[in-house]
Amino acid sequence: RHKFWETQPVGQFKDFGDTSLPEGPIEAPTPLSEVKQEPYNLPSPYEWTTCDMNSEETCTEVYNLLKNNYVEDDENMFRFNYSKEFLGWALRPPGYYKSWHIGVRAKASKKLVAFITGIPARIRVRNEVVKMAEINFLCVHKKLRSKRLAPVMIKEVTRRVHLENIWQATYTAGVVLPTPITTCQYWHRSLNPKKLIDVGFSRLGPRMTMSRTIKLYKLPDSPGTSGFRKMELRDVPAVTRLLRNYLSQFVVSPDFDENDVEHWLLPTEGVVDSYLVESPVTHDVTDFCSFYTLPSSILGNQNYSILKAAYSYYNVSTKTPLLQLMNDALIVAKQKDFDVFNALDVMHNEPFLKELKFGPGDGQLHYYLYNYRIQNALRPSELGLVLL
Ligand code: NHW
Ligand code: EN5
Repeated sequence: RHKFWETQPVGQFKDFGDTSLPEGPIEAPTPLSEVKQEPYNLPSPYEWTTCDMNSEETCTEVYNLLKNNYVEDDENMFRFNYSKEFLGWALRPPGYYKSWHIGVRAKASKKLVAFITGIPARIRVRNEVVKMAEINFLCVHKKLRSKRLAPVMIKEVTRRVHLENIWQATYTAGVVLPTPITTCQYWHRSLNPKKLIDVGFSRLGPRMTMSRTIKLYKLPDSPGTSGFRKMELRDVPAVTRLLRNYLSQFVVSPDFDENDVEHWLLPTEGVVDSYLVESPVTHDVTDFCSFYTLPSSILGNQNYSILKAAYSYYNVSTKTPLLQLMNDALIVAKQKDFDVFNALDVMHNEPFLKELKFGPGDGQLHYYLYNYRIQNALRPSELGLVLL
């Protein structure tokens, strides 16, 4: 069934529920001298390229490849359209390796035809913090599909991760592979219901008119929680403490330090937004919420070409009820002109999703670990990790 994945150190469907297998690495690391020194062979019309994401020109090539060939929904109505600024942010976190930004070019035209990336991350699984690669942006040009290029690209990124003495990875996909650690549901909260209906992202409910629908999703003009404000550089230590403490309760989560929080959570225009609640009395930071910007191209609509979507990222409540905090997040997202606010049923999201008029989408997201076995599949609420 899975000619490639059967050969890889991942949980195999046949081992499902085998309690004799221990948690942890599936294969031991090999000495670095035994890691293959040369790149894997590509079919002869193609060559490897390392993409310099500091180069405006390369960044544009990657942007265009993804804009035209990356992930679509199951009815091919929408395609992710990560911005250049977003890609620069997502691919250059603290300690990133340029060698993990891997492209494939056609030798003849030098056109970029495929891409895969890794970034380093410390991921905690129960009580162990494991150095991992987060793999993302695997993309093969539509005209080169089903030629088994993806397995070569995955082997090549694996080799380059091994060269940095890292032996585990995490990734997400909309497709089922051997074997998910958990499967999450996408939920969607309409902010601009008329546009969402016009472009086929959502439908008018039964016995609903457009004007009743617009009224249903109306939000106040400004957030209601006193002390709610944008996160600033000076908040990094307090947000790091709040977030580390919150994430420690999940089975799998990133192990963020202050450098990571500055990179991943300090607001960056058009990329990531973060808000917190500062107690008007003690000036303590008690609550935090964040979302990232990921528009989708609308394929074949006369009136609109872009769907502006916000994706829930990391949220922590210690004082403000999470429901109220996320309602304020919806309000600021609406003020920033997002059409829809998306979220997964990870962490403590499920209760607010139902209360705040999110509805389940038609997409799921499966989470994976490479070369790390965990005993039983997790519930989404046991997962404290959001990938981009
Ligand atoms: S998920 C988004 C992936 N990208 C897209 O969906 C974009 C649109 N699609 C495409 O570009 C986020 C192509 O369809 C792709 C496959 C490139 C997906 N993950 O070349 P072939 C990520 O980026 C397997 C993993 O003929 P293709 C996460 C498939 O099961 N494997 O197919 C990436 C089959 O293997 P099997 C996937 O359609 C994580 C083989 O590829 C996959 O022309 C990567 C077929 O290859 C997917 N999303 O190209 C793994 N989709 O065994 C990282 C298909 O079943 C692992 N396949 O025969 C860790 C590495 C680091 C380790 C470090 C220690
Ligand atoms: C790696 N970082 O399918 C990511 N999106 O539900 C790669 N559906 O937007 C993996 N089909 O349900 C990504 N509207 C996997 C996801 C790929 C993209 C995807 C889904 C997630 C999605 C929308 C549009 C469906 C269009 C037709 C959807 C319904 C919204 C409705 C709003 C009102 C309340 C009920 C729900």
